[in-house]
Amino acid sequence: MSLNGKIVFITGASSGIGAATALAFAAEGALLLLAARRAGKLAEVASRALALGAAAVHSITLDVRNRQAVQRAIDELPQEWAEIDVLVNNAGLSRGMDKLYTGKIEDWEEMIDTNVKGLLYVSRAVVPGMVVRGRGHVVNLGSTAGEMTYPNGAVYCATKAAERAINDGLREDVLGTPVRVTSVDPGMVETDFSLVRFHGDSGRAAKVYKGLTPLAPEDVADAIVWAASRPAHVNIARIVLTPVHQANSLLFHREP
Ligand code: NDP
Ligand code: 8X3
Repeated sequence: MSLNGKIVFITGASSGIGAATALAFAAEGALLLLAARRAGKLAEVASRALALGAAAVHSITLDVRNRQAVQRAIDELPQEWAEIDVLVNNAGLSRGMDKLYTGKIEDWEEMIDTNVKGLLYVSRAVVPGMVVRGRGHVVNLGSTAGEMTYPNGAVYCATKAAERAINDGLREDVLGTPVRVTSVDPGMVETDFSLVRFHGDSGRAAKVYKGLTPLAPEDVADAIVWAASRPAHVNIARIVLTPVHQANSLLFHREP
């Protein structure tokens, strides 16, 4: 299926996987609706996307945790942007690595509000239009963390297990319509993810990727664009991708 001229809405497009996904859809000639909280970063991604061949770009400064703001952003889209073909529910984060019984409750709430409730708010605002129009594709960012927990990561892992249930439940609920639903579940990807997790501690973040070759955000973007460009009757349910140096959430090969 050609993505040329399709309207693609990407949350968390200011960084990492979301930004790489914007650029990958740009190269296919899509129209990009880009959302995140940092307007300056979004503007940088938008100009790179236009240079790469995006048909047009419309940026929205949006915090997906704000239910009213999410609904308003969709309701107030200019008419030429309203008919979203592909939604990439990518906005998300991890905060802290702590035992469940000592973790910071503020960290838990930020993860749950963003990764679970934010994803639900955006889906609730966008999917009804897809059903009415009789076309659309929702791609949710899951994680290997949603399949297998790891110590000190229970709440982040729980948000991604929730994503898995929401993804599969949505696919059941749109059955009988042409809307497609895909979960893309990466293992370790080198982005700002660890920097955000460790509240800006760059030394600690760098150690996460030490001695191995992680996925690049472009690897994940490639999988998303592949899923979105299958023929209309094909639904890719789930894509799990890890670095060769990672077997699962717990098992890594690191060079000394
Ligand atoms: P980054 O930190 O590089 O990017 C996260 C993006 O999410 C940013 O654009 C950020 O934008 C946005 N975001 C965070 N909170 C909000 C919010 N409340 N409202 C709107 N946007 C928000 O990390 P990644 O690219 O790695 O993460 C993207 C997704 O991929 C996440 O869902 C993550 O869980 C998932 N993932 C990441 C993996 C990894 O190893 N990196 C592996 C598996 C899954 P801004 O701050 O401008 O709002
Ligand atoms: C991000 C991958 O293993 O750091 O979802 O949790 S992991």
